[in-house]
Amino acid sequence: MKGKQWDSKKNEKRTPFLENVKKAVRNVVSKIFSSEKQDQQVVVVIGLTEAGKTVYCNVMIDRLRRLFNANDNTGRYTVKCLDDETEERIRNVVTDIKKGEWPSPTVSSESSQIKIAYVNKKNKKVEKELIFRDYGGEAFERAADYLKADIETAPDIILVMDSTMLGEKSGDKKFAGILRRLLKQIDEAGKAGKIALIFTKADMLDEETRSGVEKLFEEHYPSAFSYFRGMGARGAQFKMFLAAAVNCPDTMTPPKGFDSAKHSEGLIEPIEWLLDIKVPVDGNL
Ligand SMILES: Nc1nc2c(ncn2[C@@H]2O[C@H](COP(=O)(O)OP(=O)(O)O)[C@@H](O)[C@H]2O)c(=O)[nH]1
Ligand SMILES: [Mg+2]
Repeated sequence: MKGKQWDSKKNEKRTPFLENVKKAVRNVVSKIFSSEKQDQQVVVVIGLTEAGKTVYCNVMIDRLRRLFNANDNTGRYTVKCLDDETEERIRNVVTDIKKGEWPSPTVSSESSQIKIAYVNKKNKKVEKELIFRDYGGEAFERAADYLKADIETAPDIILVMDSTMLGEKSGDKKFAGILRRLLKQIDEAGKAGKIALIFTKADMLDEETRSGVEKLFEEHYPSAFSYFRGMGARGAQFKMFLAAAVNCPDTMTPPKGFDSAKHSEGLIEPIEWLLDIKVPVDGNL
């Protein structure tokens, strides 16, 4: 009995330390587990002012919702906005574009929160909250200081770049500098997430530029490109995409009666890659 008491006292003495160790282990395990579960995924959207982030994000979510709704009558594929602001923002952006106008510039940062449900490649139903954090270009320009916390925790990043900038021979020095600092920050955070680099406004490119986008980026932004390569070697995944959220073939204004099924391209591919899903397009679910 005495021995037992002595033992329990000894245990009592040790408990805080052991408990702390156990707690830390539990925390790590639950973090790993929850990131594996991936029921909430934050996607940080960054790029210079005017790069096309707001247009891309809102048109893309609208398109995703349309594709899911149009192609599924079993309710297995759904996209829902999680708050009124998100719903309103998408509606406003799409309405403006349909009227032949561009949305007004983002003031600070905007969060679009959606919940998507789908059947994954293993035939398992997945529900996920996606939070797109669309940062005003200013945050990006200020060497990404605001983004630090997000970058350290966010699983995935969408980098948006105006593809017409690729045509400039020496690259845009300002953009190159910021990009380098940002990539360094992402790299130092040691996150092995996915980075999608989306070149928007593809409708404004001539055929030659269009077909050589990746090469041009490599040539004109060599240090950013080699950073991406290096990050890839350290476990992060990186992929480039070409998109036109709003095809404006002749003028700089959106076509009246804009319809993302007809007047957009490359919207969904980055999301398919980031989420590792196949978005239905043919109605055969
Ligand atoms: N031609 C064309 N212009 C676009 C496209 N997306 C955006 N733009 C232009 O780029 C401007 C800035 O877009 P916005 O999404 O507000 O940029 P943000 O500052 O990165 O959010 C718009 O006002 C349009 O003039 C596109 O897909 N095609
Ligand atoms: Mg914006």
